[in-house]
Amino acid sequence: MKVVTGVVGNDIHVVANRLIDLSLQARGYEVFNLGVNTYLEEFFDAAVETGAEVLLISSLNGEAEGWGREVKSLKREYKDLDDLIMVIGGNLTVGTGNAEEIVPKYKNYGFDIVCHQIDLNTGLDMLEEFIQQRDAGGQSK
Ligand code: B12
Repeated sequence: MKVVTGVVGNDIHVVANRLIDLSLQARGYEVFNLGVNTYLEEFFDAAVETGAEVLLISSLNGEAEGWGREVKSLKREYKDLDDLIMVIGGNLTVGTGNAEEIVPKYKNYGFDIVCHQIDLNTGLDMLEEFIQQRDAGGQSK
């Protein structure tokens, strides 16, 4: 399965991005890594170009809170991306934040899986579970 990944916005934190690339590869995904400082449009362009089924975005400096709001309108522009599984993780706000508030907010932005300050392997397990449920007909994607 193809995954596009990268760090959204003007965010230069690169260490997590490298680990995510390696971890996804170790789990058998074909990875297209756009690296740091990636705009939302570039993620969607790459998803179209590669035919990826998953978009896995990181935010470490918390800027995704601003960028995330554009997801729904961009998804409407890129009409063929209805089935794209949208995952986001890292530090999803500035400061510590509260996952009970942050998760619904990002789901409302259009993300399927939201991992605020969640360990990478736990997040990748959540992705696998989501895919399994979808393939079994339990998810609406
Ligand atoms: C190293 C570092 C830097 C380096 C980055 C070097 C580089 N090129 O990578 C430098 C010094 C340049 C830097 C700069 C800044 N930083 Co800095 N930085 C850090 C630091 C100390 C470590 C980050 C790191 O590499 N961790 C190691 C990796 C492995 O862990 P991680 O990034 O947390 O990623 C893990 C998880 O988040 C998770 N994860 C990440 N993405 C995803 C996605 C999914 C789907 C899932 C499931 C999991 C997941 O898995 C990863 C692996 O375990 C953190 C504090 C900290 N202790 O975490 C601050 C921190 C991230 N930085 C911070 C800030 C504010 C900045 C600056 C804005 C500071 C400034 N005022 O200039 C700038 C950012 C500039 C920019 N344009 O982005 C804040 C962010 C605060 C927030 N979100 O509220 C932090 C948290 C420090 C703090 N406590 O305030 N930083």
